[in-house]
Amino acid sequence: MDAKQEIKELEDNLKNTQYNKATEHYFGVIKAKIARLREKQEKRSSASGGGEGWFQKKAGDATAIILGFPSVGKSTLLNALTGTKSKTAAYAFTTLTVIPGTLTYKGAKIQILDVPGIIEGAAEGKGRGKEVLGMVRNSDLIVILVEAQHPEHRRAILKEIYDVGVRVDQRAPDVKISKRMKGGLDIASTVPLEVDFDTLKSICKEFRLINADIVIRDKINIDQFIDVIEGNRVYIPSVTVIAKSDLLTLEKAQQIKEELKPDLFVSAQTGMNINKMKDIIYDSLKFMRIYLKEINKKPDMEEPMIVRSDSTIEDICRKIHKDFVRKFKYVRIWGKTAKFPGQTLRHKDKRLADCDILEIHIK
Ligand SMILES: Nc1nc2c(ncn2[C@@H]2O[C@H](COP(=O)(O)OP(=O)(O)OP(=O)(O)O)[C@@H](O)[C@H]2O)c(=O)[nH]1
Ligand SMILES: [Mg+2]
Repeated sequence: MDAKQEIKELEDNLKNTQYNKATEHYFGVIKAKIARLREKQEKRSSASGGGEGWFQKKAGDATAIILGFPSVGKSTLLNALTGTKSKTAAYAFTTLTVIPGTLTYKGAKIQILDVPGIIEGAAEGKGRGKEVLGMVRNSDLIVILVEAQHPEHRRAILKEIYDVGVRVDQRAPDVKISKRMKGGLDIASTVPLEVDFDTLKSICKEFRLINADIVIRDKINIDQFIDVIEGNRVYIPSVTVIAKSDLLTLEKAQQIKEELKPDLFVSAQTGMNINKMKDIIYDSLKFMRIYLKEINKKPDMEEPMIVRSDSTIEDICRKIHKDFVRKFKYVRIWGKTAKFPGQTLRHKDKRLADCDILEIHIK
């Protein structure tokens, strides 16, 4: 039996079993087995050269990717947002590779990627699925574009991205695993968990994790625990957008609103809500403003640097010039991050806050 068949069989077993306290342990073990088989399958398919993978250099301050089934209007939307000329046509699979565009908005340069349509089975390589989903992992935001006629496509897309290890609209659970040479498994939790430690231990064993100290600080479930052990998951926010809204009756729009609770209705063709779409992309990516100050001069309060809101001093240095990272001595800082105005900070990995003012000193 090959891995694919084996996975299918195990998944069917789970489908036919009701999850409750008595079956929890069974679920944990089977889910761990499935995860391991997937991992094996993944390794084999990349070793055999299947799915060459694309490479699109990250550019700008952040990257958003537009995902949707074929012909939902991804390329038309990219063009409307960025003025790029990605080919559009009434047939499926018009776009065959990744097409980047740049949205410059409120001082931020946002790279937007248009890719071929996703179909069910993409995670296993259907269509250009592997390549497309590979691009998702490096993105900072996923725009899920669906047509009102096919609301079920949203769930299908979410499943495909889940299957390649992308976790949408979740943050990485706070679980620390420290491996050690001996001593068995020690699991502690600072919050009440619904899963038994015994189940967690059995999951660890499936992954050959025998000696480790594990501290759990979030209310996690079995899947999230497996995610942490596997360690190669990425956590990315998403927005759901309804395409071709010019074709919708009010009634249909209302129905879809209740069913999917989308973030926005757009029409790339008529331009409806394209500006709102820019706002939503910008807001979801969470930027902040950093002001720079030269030594002995007043800060330039006219033109802030626009950076992601989790940026560190090092990120700012790198953005100014790559030499700044190497030559960094210290910064003086004013604003929320400073304990007092003009504080000296010597650690490049310090996270900054909106509207901080930096004076960078280099060697
Ligand atoms: N009425 C209407 N038609 C649209 C809209 N956006 C796109 N279309 C049409 O839908 C068809 C498909 O558009 P594309 O932008 O090529 O779709 P795509 O999702 O990039 O398609 P693939 O690259 O093949 O996956 C084209 O005929 C477009 O003119 C819209 O907002 N309203
Ligand atoms: Mg296209």
